[in-house]
Amino acid sequence: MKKALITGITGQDGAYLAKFLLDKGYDVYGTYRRLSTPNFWRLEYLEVFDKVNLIPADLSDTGSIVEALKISQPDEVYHLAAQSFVGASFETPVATGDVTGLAVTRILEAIRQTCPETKFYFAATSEMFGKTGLLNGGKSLNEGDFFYPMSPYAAAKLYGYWITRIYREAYGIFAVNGILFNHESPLRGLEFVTRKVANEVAKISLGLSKELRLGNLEAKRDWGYAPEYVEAMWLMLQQKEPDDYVIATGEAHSVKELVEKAFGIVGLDWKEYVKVDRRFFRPLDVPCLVGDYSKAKRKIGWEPRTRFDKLIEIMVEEEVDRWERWLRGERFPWDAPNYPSENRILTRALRM
Ligand code: NAP
Ligand code: G4F
Repeated sequence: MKKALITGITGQDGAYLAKFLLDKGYDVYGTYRRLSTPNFWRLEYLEVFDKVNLIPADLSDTGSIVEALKISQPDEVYHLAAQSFVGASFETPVATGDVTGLAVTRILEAIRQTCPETKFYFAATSEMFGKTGLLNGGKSLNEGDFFYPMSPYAAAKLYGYWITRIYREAYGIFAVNGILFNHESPLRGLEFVTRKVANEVAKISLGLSKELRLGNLEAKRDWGYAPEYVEAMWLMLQQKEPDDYVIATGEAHSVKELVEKAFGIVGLDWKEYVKVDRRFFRPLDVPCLVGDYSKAKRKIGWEPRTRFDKLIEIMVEEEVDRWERWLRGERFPWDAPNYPSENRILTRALRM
């Protein structure tokens, strides 16, 4: 049985990837960090919490990363953990540089020293292209395009991208960069714009909220469906040679189109509810990102199936369903966070 270690298993992609790999027959390990409130709701939501092995680790703590590798002895490492919110990276640029950037070297160095045969996936991002998406006139971006990061987050990811290539070329580690464009789902964090919009639209439609406050409505993104993107991560590690791939839908839509579509699903006019609020603007914002996934299609046989309209429908309908259940007295897993009694947390004490 193959073994995989996922850093950031409690996040959107980590949870979907855990489910995907379990369905493929993998023994799945994941790192999580201690928070004041437990955060396993996505794993519970996908009904995989009691099927994965959880190892306490923090990206700023090299020893905990080494321990996670020793406990899991993985064939494949999927490094997804990061401070992943672009807006927050302007508030905490140094911490983001450490956790999102430098920590990639901590993991690669631990792999080099303890298990150099392990394959490594790095969650790189379309944000690394940044201003290039504007300078090239909005054309779709591929693996050969110029990187021009526009946030501390993007700069940290660009460091991670290059260190991944350096460990591949210097030490022969099977290390790949997945350059993923935005991918969304009902498991997205609430602060990201698609989930924020879907959640507020659902609440407004049920009389639970009155307005939706947003920042830059003109920004354009290439939004895909997260469960399809985790399959691409796995495919990249099944190839003969390590390489880097863009994963995207090839379509860009503005935040304005997103709100128009989302309010339309519940039969409302967005102009009556959306307020532009300076708080949600960033000191710099990437104006437009659209990806060219033709290399991934040609080489690893991946292509997107869920397009923008369907994605927004999935997200809004799921939020309406959640809030209707909430009104009937049901509670979501994240309303009652807990360490479920039957769990599979592997601490050092078990190895002593
Ligand atoms: P996410 O939902 O924000 O998940 C991030 C994960 O990282 C969470 O499990 C989080 O743990 C963990 N984490 C954060 N700081 C940590 C630390 N100091 N030590 C250990 N773990 C830490 O992000 P996502 O959307 O799943 O994205 C997965 C990865 O892909 C990220 O690296 C992101 O930057 C990258 N990416 C995402 C997209 C996208 O559109 N989703 C596109 C391109 C690249 P907690 O649950 O404890 O906070
Ligand atoms: O949903 P967002 O916060 O995602 P962003 O910044 O594109 O980053 C996401 O995708 C990246 C891949 O390209 C990942 F690497 C990254 O980890 C993350 O998953 O914002 C999308 C756009 C931005 O232009 C933002 O300025 O929406 C604009 N926006 C307008 N109003 C807003 C809001 N974004 C948020 N989060 N909240 C608003 O109120």
